[in-house]
Amino acid sequence: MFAGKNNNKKSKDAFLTFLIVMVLVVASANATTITQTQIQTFSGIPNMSPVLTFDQFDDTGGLTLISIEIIFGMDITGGQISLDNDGANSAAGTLSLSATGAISSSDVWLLNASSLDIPMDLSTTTGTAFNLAADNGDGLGVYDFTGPDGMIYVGTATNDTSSDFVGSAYYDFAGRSYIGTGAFDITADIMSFYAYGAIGGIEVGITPVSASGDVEIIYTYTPEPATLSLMAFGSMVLIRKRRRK
Ligand SMILES: [Ca+2]
Ligand SMILES: [Ca+2]
Repeated sequence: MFAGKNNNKKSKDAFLTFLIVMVLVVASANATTITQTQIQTFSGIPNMSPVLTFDQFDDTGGLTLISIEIIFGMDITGGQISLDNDGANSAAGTLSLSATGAISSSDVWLLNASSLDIPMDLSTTTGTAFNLAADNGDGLGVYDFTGPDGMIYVGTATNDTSSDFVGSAYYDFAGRSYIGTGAFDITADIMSFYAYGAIGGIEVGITPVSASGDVEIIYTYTPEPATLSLMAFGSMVLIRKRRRK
């Protein structure tokens, strides 16, 4: 173990004293954590792409960021699909009103610890089955949504939400950072869709859904530096005594 080992066969008497003094000073991390929540909301008629602005986490004073949670939620309400079968045969199928939501950013990384996109895309759908009689005489060009060859469906409220945590490797990475005294943008892309099956001879009236929702950013941090200092002092005294004959 010691490089200074004496290989001189005439020096048989070696006295080694090995002394290590180690002083450990460990200040345990403060168990208290603080959360800072920002919520930015949006509402409107899709398709739309609201840009939501958030403050970066200001770590001035040595605050230690523990986690960044992102919560994305969306509600859709209203919307209407009106059908009028003008075909000679009855028509059955399923209609739906739906919306999807996704978020993106060129300012920060929306990636979790597994480097997967966060949050997962949102999707909400409302709808019903329908069975319309053959045209009762209004014919093409006349929108008669009364039965038995027509119907009006009003969408019901639905919602979807998703959340995840940003991977710590992405807090401040490759020129994008959650940390600082500035701001960053997240864009929510909200799209709406409708469907009533691939049935010919049906006249359709559409009122799009309304969408509202929010993106929430939650920083969790320790209020003071989590101090973990390790001081080690080692002292080694090697005394080698050589006796010559
Ligand atoms: Ca009709
Ligand atoms: Ca018609």
